[in-house]
Amino acid sequence: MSGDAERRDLTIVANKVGAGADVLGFDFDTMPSHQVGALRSAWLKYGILRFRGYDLTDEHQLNFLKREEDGAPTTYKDDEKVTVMTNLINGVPSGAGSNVELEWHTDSWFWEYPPVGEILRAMELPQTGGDTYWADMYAVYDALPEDLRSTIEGRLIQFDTVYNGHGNLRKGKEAPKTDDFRLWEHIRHPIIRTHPESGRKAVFVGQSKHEKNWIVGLPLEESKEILAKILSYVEKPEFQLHQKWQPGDTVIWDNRCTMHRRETWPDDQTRIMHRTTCNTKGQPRPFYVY
Ligand SMILES: O=C(O)CCC(=O)C(=O)O
Ligand SMILES: [Fe+2]
Repeated sequence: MSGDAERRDLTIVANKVGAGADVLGFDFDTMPSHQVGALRSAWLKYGILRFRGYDLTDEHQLNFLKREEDGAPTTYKDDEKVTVMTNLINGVPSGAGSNVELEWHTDSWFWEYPPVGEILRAMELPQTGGDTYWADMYAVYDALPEDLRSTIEGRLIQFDTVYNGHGNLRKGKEAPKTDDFRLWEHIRHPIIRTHPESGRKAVFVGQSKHEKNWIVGLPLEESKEILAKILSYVEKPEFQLHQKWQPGDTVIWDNRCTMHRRETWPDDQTRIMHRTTCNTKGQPRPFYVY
């Protein structure tokens, strides 16, 4: 670890203009229990934590996941690996990654057990673009007008599980026999979910541009209008962390109370990120408590 971070003990600095916080002085080499505990509290409070100015390795990133016994922010699965997200093909930058990530989303929203969190570390960055934005979905819930909130309170949102974000059939799925997507294979989750650890309520809408989302029981037009209105809150900068990546920056986010999206970057520039997914072991399905 470098300079300043080594001398200080753990300090959490909240983002002054929006969501999330910076973590200073976390000791990734020894990960002392008192720091891990404090970090976990900060993770639950802020949802998005950024580590800047640390010199981290893949081993640090993986060990961080392994501290389950200490109540580390995440749990660990035995086959956990660092996934390399790169746009290099045969060493040549080839396009700006997946378009799906350009939309606001909660990772794997259409799974029964969406992942608890993710860790992303910037390895190589383009000269421009490639910024990532996170939105605090607790703040969005708190900001919703009372009438809208009471319309959706206790309702389920339905996500199609047949097609992926590129419009291709997901593995093992067959093309639906009807145009009415409400009858397609789907998963339903509460549109307002109670966070299992903080007890706070967060809005859960899966993915922003997905026209196959439906607030179960509402007329389609009303459902669409409400989802668009919710998105207008997600898009407010005061609920966001705007991450202009610097090399080595590492962000860990709580996937239960946030959404995120990435910006594009020039096709011929390299962007490489190292990513680890926090397991759902022992976690309940998304639920809602009145
Ligand atoms: O590459 C990024 O900045 C974020 C991409 C993304 O959506 C993810 O890693 O889940
Ligand atoms: Fe994502």
